[in-house]
Order: sequence, then C-alpha cells, then structure tokens
Amino acid sequence: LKLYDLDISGNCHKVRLFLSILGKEPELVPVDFMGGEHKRPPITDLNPFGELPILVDGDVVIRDSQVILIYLARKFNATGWLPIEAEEMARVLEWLAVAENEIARGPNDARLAQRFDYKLDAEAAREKSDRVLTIMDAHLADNEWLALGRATLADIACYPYLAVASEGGVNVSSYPHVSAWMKRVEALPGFVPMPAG
Ligand SMILES: N[C@@H](CCC(=O)N[C@@H](CS)C(=O)NCC(=O)O)C(=O)O
Repeated sequence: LKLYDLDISGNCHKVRLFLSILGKEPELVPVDFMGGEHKRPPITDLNPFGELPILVDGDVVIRDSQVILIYLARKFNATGWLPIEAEEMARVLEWLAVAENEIARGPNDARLAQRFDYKLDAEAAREKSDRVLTIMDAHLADNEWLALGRATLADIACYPYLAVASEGGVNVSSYPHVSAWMKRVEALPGFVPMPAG
C-alpha cells in the first residue's frame, strides 16, 4: 500500500490512523503541497482533482479519505469498523457524510482560513463548526461512539479535524461530550496523533 500523504492534513491523518489501528504500515509518499506538487502530473494522473490523500494498492488507485477508509475496511475484512448489515452500515456511512460535508466545511475550512490563509470565510466556517459540534455533543451525551455501540469508521473519519479545530479558532473544549469522545478515540489501540507542526 502506498499513501500519497501530507503530514498536516486531517484527511491524510484519517487514513494513517486507520492503517495504524489495522496494524498495516503503508509506504508513505510525502507530497510537496506548498510547492504545488499535487496539482501536476504524476499526482494529477492518479487524482485529476489534485487532492490528497491518494491510496495506491497495486493497480488500484483510490482518492478521497472517506472512500479510502471504506476500501481498507473491506479489503482487510474489518467488519467491526464497517459492518455490512444494511442499517449498521448506513449508521456508519451517515457519519462519513458528516466528515465530508459539515466537518469539512466547518472546522476544516476555519483552519484553512486561519492557519493557512485560504480565501475562505472563517467566521461562516466557525458558525458551521458550532452547528455540527452542537449536534455531535447532544448525540454523544447518550452514545459512547458516533455510529454504533463500539468504535467504527465513523469515529475515525470525524476525529482528525476536531483534534486540530483550535487552529481555526474553534473551541471543541466547550463541548464536553465531544471532548470526552475524543479522549476515547485517543485511547484506541493503535491510535496515532497528527504529527505536531
Ligand atoms: N474529500 C476529499 C478532500 C481532499 C482534500 O481537499 N484534500 C486537501 C488536503 S487536506 C487537498 O489536497 N487540497 C488541495 C486543494 O484543494 O487544492 C477527502 O476527504 O480526501
């Protein structure tokens, strides 16, 4: 497995985190993001959208962090992390959709604006962050994990951008149930944090 990677990317962190939990060591291919390497061939031959992460497994090339998590869970038969029973699978995928939409447009965009000077509306992203965190906090008041009675891909996908949300001026610590859930994620065997930097 080869992972085209950026160390400070939450989307890449999701994939490294799940691979570590599975006990798999990918070959990491660091991409010079600041130099725009992801916007040129050969990276754009792998992903024409010019985005990371990209997973290469032999002849198979997969883009999008959520989809890579799904691919890895199926490939390694990790049905605990992604059950195949209809409702259980839907419960997990509902939260992958939250990671792709509400968390990406909330805490991720706020961080891109504040830390990386992207031309995004930081205030609007912080408001979206508060909306998704309020919903998550209420859900986690009654549930230990996001989707099912155990950790699943839902927790892996939603964690990384919340762990670095303060870099976008989003204060996760004012959401006590989200904060407690994050500690549970951090206690999972095989957990690896995003490298500091
Ligand atoms: N939905 C994609 C988003 C990927 C994405 O936006 N990645 C960022 C790095 S975290 C990127 O490569 N951005 C390049 C750009 O937008 O130009 C995923 O979950 O992997």
